[in-house]
Amino acid sequence: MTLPLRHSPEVAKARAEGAAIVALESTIITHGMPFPQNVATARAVEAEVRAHGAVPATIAIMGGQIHIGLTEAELDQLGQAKSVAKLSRADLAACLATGGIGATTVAATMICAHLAGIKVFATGGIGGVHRGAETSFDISADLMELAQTPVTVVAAGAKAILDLPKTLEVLETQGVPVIAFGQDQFPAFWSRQSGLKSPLRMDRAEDIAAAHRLRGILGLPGGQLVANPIPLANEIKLDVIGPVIEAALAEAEAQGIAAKAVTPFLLNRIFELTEGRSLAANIALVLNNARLAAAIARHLI
Ligand code: PSU
Ligand code: MN
Repeated sequence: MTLPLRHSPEVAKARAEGAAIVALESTIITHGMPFPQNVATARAVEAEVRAHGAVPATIAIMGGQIHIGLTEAELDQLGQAKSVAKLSRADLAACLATGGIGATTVAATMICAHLAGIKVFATGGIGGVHRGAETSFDISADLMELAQTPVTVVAAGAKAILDLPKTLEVLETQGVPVIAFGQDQFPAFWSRQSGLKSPLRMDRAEDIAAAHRLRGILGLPGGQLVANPIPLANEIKLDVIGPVIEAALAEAEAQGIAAKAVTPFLLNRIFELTEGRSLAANIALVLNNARLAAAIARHLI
């Protein structure tokens, strides 16, 4: 058996030319946003990566292959498909074995990006330690992946649907560098401030690239989390989004939502409760992350 890796024509060309490549995840498309905004956003993020001197590689599992880069038709298919599996480290191989269609989370996208030799990955938010984890044990596999797979992940921090202090504690325990970009605080996705100081701060893409390289030279496994605050113009402050999050969390608990279903349920309810404002912010921050990831990738060629 060989590695079931398939590059899109655009990514194959970029590899041949030694161009900068930025990986993009697909769970944000299938489980993070409603259709048709999901497909439109995925295309806009790809265009933003190109406009900033890198080539986008959206990653998904289709037909028993890891697709590194999707064609227009494949992206459409994924964005509209019903019952796409949400794949993390645990279920990636099973999906490939059975020929199913699967979207990759941050953890699975890191694994696939690394297999394809891609060092930088842009997304919206990472998974983390859920509130109530002391009883539910719900801690995203994204955190442990950051500890073992050498990919730099650019996200807008983590959503306040999570327990952010515990998320930072687990990242510290796992030896994951958490780098806020251009500010001291760890950003909270829709909000620039979380009230929590980021363990590290960097202000230049080249420094983030140099730190990525040095981890490799030092023989340290794992990647880096770059926490890039949402642009000021698109921010929803914590005092506005906070009560909405509380309402969504209460509904999830009342309905007994558990395991993999928790994050998609909360994202969808927050979208509905903010009448789409959360989605507009989400799109803006992903574009912002695509720009920074492209700049880091250009320094890592
Ligand atoms: N957080 C977001 N948006 C997302 C996700 C997380 O703000 O779309 C997705 C990502 O794909 C992430 C996954 O890797 O959810 C985490 O899911 P879980 O909490 O089940 O590990
Ligand atoms: Mn979980």
